[in-house]
Amino acid sequence: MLKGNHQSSYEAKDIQVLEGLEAVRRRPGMYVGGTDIKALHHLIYEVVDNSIDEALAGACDRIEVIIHPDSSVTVSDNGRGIPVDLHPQMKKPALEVVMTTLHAGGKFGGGSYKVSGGLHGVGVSAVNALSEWCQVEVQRDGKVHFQRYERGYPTGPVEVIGKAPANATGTKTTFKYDAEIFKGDLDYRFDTLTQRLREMAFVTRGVTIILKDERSDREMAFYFEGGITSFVRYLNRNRTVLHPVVHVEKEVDGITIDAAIQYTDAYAESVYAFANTINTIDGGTHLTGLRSAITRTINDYARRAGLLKESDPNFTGDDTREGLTAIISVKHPDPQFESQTKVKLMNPEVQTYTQQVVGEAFSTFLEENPSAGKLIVQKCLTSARARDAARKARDLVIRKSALESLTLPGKLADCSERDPQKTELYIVEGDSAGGSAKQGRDRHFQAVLPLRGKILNTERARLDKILANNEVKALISALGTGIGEGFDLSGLRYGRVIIMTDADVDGSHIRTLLLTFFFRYMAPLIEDGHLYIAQPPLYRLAYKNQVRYLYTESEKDRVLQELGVDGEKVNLQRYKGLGEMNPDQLWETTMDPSQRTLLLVTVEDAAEADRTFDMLMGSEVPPRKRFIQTHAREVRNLDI
Ligand code: 0RA
Repeated sequence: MLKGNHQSSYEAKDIQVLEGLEAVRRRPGMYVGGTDIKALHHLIYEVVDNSIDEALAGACDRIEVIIHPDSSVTVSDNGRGIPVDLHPQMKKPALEVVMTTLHAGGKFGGGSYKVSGGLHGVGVSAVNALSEWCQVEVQRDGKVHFQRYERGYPTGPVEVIGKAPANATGTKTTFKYDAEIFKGDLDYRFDTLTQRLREMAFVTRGVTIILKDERSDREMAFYFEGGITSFVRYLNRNRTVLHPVVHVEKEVDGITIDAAIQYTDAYAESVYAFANTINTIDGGTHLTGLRSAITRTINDYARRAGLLKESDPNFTGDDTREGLTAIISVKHPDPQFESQTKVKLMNPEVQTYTQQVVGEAFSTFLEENPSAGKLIVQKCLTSARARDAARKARDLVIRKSALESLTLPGKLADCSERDPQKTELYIVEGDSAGGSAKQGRDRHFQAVLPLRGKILNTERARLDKILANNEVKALISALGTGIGEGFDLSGLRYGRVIIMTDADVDGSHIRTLLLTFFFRYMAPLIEDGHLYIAQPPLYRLAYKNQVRYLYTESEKDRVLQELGVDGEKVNLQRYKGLGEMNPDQLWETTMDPSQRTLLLVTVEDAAEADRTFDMLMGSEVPPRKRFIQTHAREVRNLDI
């Protein structure tokens, strides 16, 4: 009787365990986030997380991941090994409990097992349940212990299968994902794993993580002496940095705060936040703490150092984020995440601690390195100015309303057609050329906006200043799309936007400026194929009673040769500017759709102009050049 009772309670626990594993198989989404390729990779991360926990406890410094040709995966570490002694309540070896009970992984072992990553907190048992088969080998107490499972169920007891080498301890898990669960043509991606394991190595200083892919014979090893300082150096490897990496690592109330900061001359922000080695892509309290510490510290410093005047407003968060590369990595014994997927850290105390620790370290750095401090503040000033100018330009963008025509710029000679599919806007340099274009155009579908050539000369400094220019404001209102983040192609009032400038140096400067402007503030206009450059002729050739227009030097040379030139008989006129053409000539040569040539501007053209613009303006080119080249190649090349 007694024995029977005993047995039934044992069985009840047993049933509980098995029901747990069945639940995982029935609803994998709840435990590993689905059954797609992402979830498949999560299986590996879940197992690796357990080894990372050993490393965080200081008990392991080597983790190896092997993808076998049959897509089974081995994860091994040189940690203490999962305990194999009898679990007092479950009356089974601890190893079996860990492998078959949900949530048993990290909680097991008590105080020494401080920080638990665990992607979904379900531990390796969920991976076991979702595996066609799984085998664990534990080296501990001089022995090698072994157990095998199929779809989560042990196929036999924990057995000793050999002797471990002297002092060797560790855990080796091999699993083959269950194709009944993960359906379709799925397989592990080396590059995806590389990325995640590299991150894990960065935020777990001192650990070596090795990835071997036996399917392709590729192998990678990650070890970063400098921890997240190395991470920041890695992220900035192709950028121009403004100062050495600022690093701080401190434990407050059992929570480790590890942060590294470095500014570059780039525009983008590269900030990554980790909680217990998990990349929290939605951020959370650690990220908020880091950001507010940085903004506050820079404002305080800039005021103290007299770099912000009393009348200047404080830098906003956005102002202090351009060019910022930073890592914040916290290790928390009891992390609270927003959801199962663990992409946002919620613990409120983490924000306070992070802000304190980072603020103190960054402030000390700025005080001790005034030249770095000055560069950083200057970078923020530039961002603030650009943001201000962009906002002003956005503010003057008209909405599509009954007032539309009233708010159009006075200089615009609009067309009568309202269907943007059919309309064209000529942006013309100079008032005199503007006059010819206005008279020569077909006013039914062609609008003309003259721009004065002074823009470039008077505002030689920065594009954000150029945005404040009245001519450019007129252009923005005429187009009706808004600019920058607020750009909306559906507001475009003209299907073709045509830049028409003189074929001289000033003309080419204006063209460069306009292309740069469109590239930076209205890129979709270019990408969608709305921006063109007009091709006015260079020469007018009158011969007997014929007139020909010649568009290039080589065309001129060829034609003169063909005619067997005799200076007496031909009248060759070189156009120095559009203003020299009368309205009829301008129509015939440059504006008449049946005769003209238009160059469609590609993103590459505009990017080239952007580079030229920076050269003209004398600011640094190389960093953006890289950006543009990368992006330009993604876009189709559509020269007409
Ligand atoms: C519980 C307690 C101890 C270690 C582990 C679990 C452990 C789990 C995994 C999972 C993969 N590798 C692992 N290594 C260790 C501590 C046992 C002790 O104090 O010796």
